[in-house]
Amino acid sequence: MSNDRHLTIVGAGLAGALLATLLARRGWIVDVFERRGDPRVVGYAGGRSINLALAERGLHALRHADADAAVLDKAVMMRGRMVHPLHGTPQLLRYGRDDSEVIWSVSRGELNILLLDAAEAAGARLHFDRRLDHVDFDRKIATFAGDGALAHAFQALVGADGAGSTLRTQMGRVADLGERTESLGHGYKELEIPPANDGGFRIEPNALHIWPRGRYMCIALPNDERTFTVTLFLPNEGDPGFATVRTGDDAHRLFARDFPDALPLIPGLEHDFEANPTGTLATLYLDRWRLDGRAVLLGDAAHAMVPFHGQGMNCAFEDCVALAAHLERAPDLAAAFAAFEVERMPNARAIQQMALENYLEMRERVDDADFLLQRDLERLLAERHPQCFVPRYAMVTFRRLPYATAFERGQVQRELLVEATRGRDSLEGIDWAWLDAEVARRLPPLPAGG
Ligand code: FAD
Ligand code: 8R5
Repeated sequence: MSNDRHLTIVGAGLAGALLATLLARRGWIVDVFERRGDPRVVGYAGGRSINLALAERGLHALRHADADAAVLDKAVMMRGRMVHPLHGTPQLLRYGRDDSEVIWSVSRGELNILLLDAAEAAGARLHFDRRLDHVDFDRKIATFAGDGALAHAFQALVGADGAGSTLRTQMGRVADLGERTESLGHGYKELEIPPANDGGFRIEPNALHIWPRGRYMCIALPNDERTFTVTLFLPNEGDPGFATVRTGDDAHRLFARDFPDALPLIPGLEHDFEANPTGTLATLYLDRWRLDGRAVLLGDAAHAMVPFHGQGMNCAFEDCVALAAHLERAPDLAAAFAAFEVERMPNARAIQQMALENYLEMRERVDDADFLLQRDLERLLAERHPQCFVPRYAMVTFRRLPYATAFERGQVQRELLVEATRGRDSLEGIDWAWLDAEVARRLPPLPAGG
């Protein structure tokens, strides 16, 4: 695209800041408007240390902005799931083959600040304390609230303003986006494990901890200040659920019964439970993400998902790289936005679905005998056919093939595992010749690195 290389990004969160960096580095004129204050000046809004799991897709996008090394420098490696059964000792189930296949716990605040610095260094203009309020798409004027209203003439708007996107609402006034939200019916609460008395981590730092309990669960991710952020996921209704577990005392009783090994690790449990808001969980589907060449949505604004695959940010970062590439290639903005939507929408749908499915896997299946047998077989098949049979978790987390491909191949693999283990309680007597032939027939080799 030759002339008019000017874009206005709404939201300087994770996707907005990365996209601004990628485009400004390629010579685009980029304005970014953010509702909140500059976190480098006022501190990160929210205060609590919240961490996210960064996987290969997100890390690769950060490589495009040369931000990977600085991010990894402050990240904590998570090698696998540390599963805490109700009775018995916790056990580490590795995610990958070795330490080249791990995920990273990063601080949202630190990551955002690093990306804002990168965006500014690349020449993007950042405008803080500016909330998008209204868009006149005919006159191409966006109005931002803040210190007085600001009317901004734009060429095109990019909505990186998160799950509650105002740009999406404004686009919805002039076009039918086919928007629908499916609530999960479960919510979450964040709690904290502080450092031990000697200043170290209270539990194994290099793992994502899971306490699976059937219909609900807790998880914990390490922070580089030697704390852990614990997230309790519960149904909204029923018992236990957020409707019945209401007070700090209720939460204490729930932990004493169901998470007894976690209880002594969270000295502020009652306080955290009452002080922190209950988060909601939903999937957002749209039939379209764009208004010809005037506006496009990405990240959570386009396809918010439930958190159970830890891919919301990873997917949003992948969106940024894809949109930047289409903007370079396409003849005009409308063509770039259209090509972006065609490429990314099926992949967003696939990861949204896989994220829903991973809740079941985390909260109940990690403890279940059939699941463990299938998992053992999956490992053996992955070793026998490393180019063809790649566990779905690994395709999503350690590879960069399209999410939709990971979803389709995952279905084929699941069918094979179910068929091969049906009626068995061990892997003895498995028909390897049949399995090897089926793998070869149904799972063409993946390109290296794909
Ligand atoms: P956001 O990061 O939400 O950024 C939106 C920005 O827009 C914000 O800065 C907001 O202030 C600004 N904004 C909003 N409205 C306006 C407006 N009207 N005008 C101007 N600015 C506006 N993903 C993972 O991959 N791995 C994880 O482990 C993980 N853990 C998570 C844990 C928690 C507690 C939560 C809530 C999410 C987690 N996610 C994780 C998901 C991830 O945070 C999101 O998918 C990701 O932040 C999406 O990026 P985004 O830029 O689209 O939106
Ligand atoms: N997001 C994550 C995984 C998959 C772990 C596995 C799961 C908390 C609100 Cl619930 C969850 C994962 O399959 O073993 N990787 O990264 C992050 C997750 O939750 C985040 C921290 C979260 C939104 C609350």
